Amino acid sequence: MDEDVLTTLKILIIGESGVGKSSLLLRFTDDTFDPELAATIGVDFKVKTISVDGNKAKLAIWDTA
Ligand SMILES: Nc1nc2c(ncn2[C@@H]2O[C@H](COP(=O)(O)OP(=O)(O)OP(=O)(O)O)[C@@H](O)[C@H]2O)c(=O)[nH]1
Ligand SMILES: [Mg+2]
Repeated sequence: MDEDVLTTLKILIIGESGVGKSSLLLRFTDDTFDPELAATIGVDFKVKTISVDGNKAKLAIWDTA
């Protein structure tokens, strides 16, 4: 599984409070929207593997408060 992952990239989402950072992340990773999503406390973390030109890249995405 992990053997064919070419690289792991870390992405940090920053921005003003309440602008939709967590909603953007949720849409990107799970393709869902939660209108009742609570404000992020501290930091959240999600992983998603994407394929670019046949190469797999693992994205480690940090969502800040
Ligand atoms: N209508 C609409 N509402 C959105 C959209 N994106 C986010 N919201 C709403 O905006 C509010 C804040 O969204 P969050 O994703 O929690 O924002 P955040 O930047 O993560 O906020 P913090 O974690 O407090 O920094 C929530 O009530 C969401 O439902 C959007 O594209 N359209
Ligand atoms: Mg948030």
